[in-house]
Amino acid sequence: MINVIGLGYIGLPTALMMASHGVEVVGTDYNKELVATLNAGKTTFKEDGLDSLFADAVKAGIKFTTEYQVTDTYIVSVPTPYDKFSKKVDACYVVAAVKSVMDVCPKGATVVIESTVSPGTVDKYVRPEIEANGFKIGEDIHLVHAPERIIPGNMVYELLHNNRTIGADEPEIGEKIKQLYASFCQGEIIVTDIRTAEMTKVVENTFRAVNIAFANELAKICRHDNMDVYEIIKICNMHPRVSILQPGPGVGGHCISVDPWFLVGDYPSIAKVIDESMKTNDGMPDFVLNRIYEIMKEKGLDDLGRVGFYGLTYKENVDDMRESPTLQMLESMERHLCGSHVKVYDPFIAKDVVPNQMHSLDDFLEAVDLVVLLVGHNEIKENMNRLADKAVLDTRHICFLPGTYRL
Ligand code: SAJ
Repeated sequence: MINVIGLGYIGLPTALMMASHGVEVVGTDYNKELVATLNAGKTTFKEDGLDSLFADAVKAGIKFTTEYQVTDTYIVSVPTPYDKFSKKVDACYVVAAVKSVMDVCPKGATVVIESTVSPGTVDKYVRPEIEANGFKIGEDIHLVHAPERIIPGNMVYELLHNNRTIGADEPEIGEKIKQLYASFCQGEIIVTDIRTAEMTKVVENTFRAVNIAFANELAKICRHDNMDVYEIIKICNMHPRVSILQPGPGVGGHCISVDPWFLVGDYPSIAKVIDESMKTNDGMPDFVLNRIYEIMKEKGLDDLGRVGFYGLTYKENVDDMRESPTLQMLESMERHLCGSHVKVYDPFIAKDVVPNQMHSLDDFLEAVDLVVLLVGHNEIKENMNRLADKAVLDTRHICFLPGTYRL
């Protein structure tokens, strides 16, 4: 039986996927409310295909509990936040989960860490914790790092089809865990050592962060001299070896906006390109705010109460708001004492999370003159003609009405 620890954005789909492919799975989370919701037959976030995967897994006998199980294989997929000051990974949840596993596991058990960690985290924090509990690594406990790669918005498909990396101290344990993931994963599974696996995960997200920063910097250069960044990127991308990403209002989510900082935190005098890239991305919400003030001036609008932010999540068609550019903009406005009036709306966020939040597209459009498109949810793409009588600042390149303002 596999005990999956942490039933969040990664742990839950992974547990469901294994269960629906014939593996006996018990999912454990310390959040009683979350476990109660799952036991009541409901999923805890929206994701394409998750509900039917959930139904399959329940049918196959998956169990959810707050208790750690006595078994031979554990998969730890708990969050790894970063310390905003030192920029280093905060491994406290991983260490706490490993400690709880040590409290119940029999000798010979394998502990797989799925959570994203910076290179060296397993050596620095996980091994000492295991040894402090009297276990000998490689004999009493086998250690594996199997970082996830799935993208929110397409998680179920990517769980099935992405290639994966397994890092293990012992090749035969790596092979055993490879077989476990191969129960559902149709991609290639590479077995390597733990430190390499740690590094690959962080490097993958850093690659994307640096490339988004490049697109964002191009947007700023083009704004400076009134050039069309999207046309330029489109043409450049017709070159066989150029593939530029899209500029946007900033980078959110719990991965690309976080993981590259681990490298900056650990290698401050070396990771210069990464450091500058992260600062460029982090500067985008303020860049958008400046655009809003410029447009308001040009249009003769002086009431922030008639400005509407469309989208609260960190990207399109997900319900995840972590580190979202919209929240960063609202925080920045609050610091400058000018945020309390803008209207905010997101079809994926039903709960009231910010001031002046609207709960229908009709009410939102009624209340505003300038719409700032911050997230390209399908809802707004399908209703673009309803913005025809508004001023529109489109940060996502989704609106093609005449007169639309861009980054
Ligand atoms: N973004 C842009 N321009 C782009 C692409 C993205 O501004 O051209 C923004 C998005 O709007 C969003 C942020 O970047 O705010 C991140 O979104 P994303 O879709 O690029 O990535 P995530 O954070 O949802 O998922 C990433 C993925 N990593 C890579 O593609 C290398 C995913 O495969 C990882 O599993 C995930 O991080 C993770 O959990 O680490």
